[in-house]
Amino acid sequence: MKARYLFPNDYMADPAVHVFNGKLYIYPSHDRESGIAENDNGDHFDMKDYHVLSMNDINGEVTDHGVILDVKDIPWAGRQLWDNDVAYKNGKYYLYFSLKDKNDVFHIGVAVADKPEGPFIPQPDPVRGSYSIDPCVLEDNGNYYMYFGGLWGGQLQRYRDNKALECAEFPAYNEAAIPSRVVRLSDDMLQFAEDPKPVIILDENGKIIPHDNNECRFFEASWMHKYKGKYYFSYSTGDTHRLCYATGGNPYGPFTYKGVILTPVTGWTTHHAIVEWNGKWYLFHHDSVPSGGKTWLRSTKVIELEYSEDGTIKTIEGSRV
Ligand code: FUB
Repeated sequence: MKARYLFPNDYMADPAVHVFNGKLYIYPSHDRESGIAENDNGDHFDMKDYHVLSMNDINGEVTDHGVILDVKDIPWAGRQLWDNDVAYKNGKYYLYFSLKDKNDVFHIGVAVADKPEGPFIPQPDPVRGSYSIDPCVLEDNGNYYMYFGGLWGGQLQRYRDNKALECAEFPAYNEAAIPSRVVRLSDDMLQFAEDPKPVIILDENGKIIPHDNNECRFFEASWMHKYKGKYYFSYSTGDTHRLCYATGGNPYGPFTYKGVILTPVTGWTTHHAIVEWNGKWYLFHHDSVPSGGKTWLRSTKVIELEYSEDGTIKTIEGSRV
């Protein structure tokens, strides 16, 4: 399968993808031209709403169901609606989203719908104890686990042991990298059921990947999927622009680093979802080729993902131009 841009009419990034009722649903960030200058804080990613896209066939038409949540309808909103994910439980769909509050601090919010196409009604407050960005939710044996976090503009360096620091702190070069977080969700899906825990990524010798290993350490864009009973935690390495993965035996880890899923693409960010549909596996991701390299105007693509016999993922070449 050749990589395919899914929605040429608009800029849609950070795809979260799920199969609901036999259809494939894509929940992207909705990029737009805000005129805000590019900086390391990510202020140029100034998104204001979400759409949902759906497909009946991987090569078929993509339907845009329109706006499913608008920042103006979220009571605690400041600015910047970043990456989201959606989970289904007991007849309801839960949209988890990254958003800055009125003090410019990122939290994770929840909005609820009766259908995958929304509309999603936001809760009045963010999830208690939530911080940073990029939620992704795994359902496993009736439990739901959220993975979240992102460095730099995603503010994860401002927290330790789930408490806000006075100022941001990065580890020394050989200390453990700042990890993504994992937390089980409450039965009603609206809160954390426990304190978030670090997602530890080990190298092949069982040592924690250090902060200065920019080629392999976690930066943002957590995704979790299962393949043949194993848990595959995948993520972006941020400033080295790779999608990498690590595998483990349970949702909490630890996970052992395995390799690169996607080499760098055009644009600073790289972000993805991995999903099985009709017996094949797919990598959904984005790049900035259609916008001529504007890193804040990204387009979602899909390509088939393949595993080797030993369960390792075959590396896909990105479109960096
Ligand atoms: O879309 C804004 C941010 O860019 C996302 O939250 C990150 O993962 C990166 O893709």
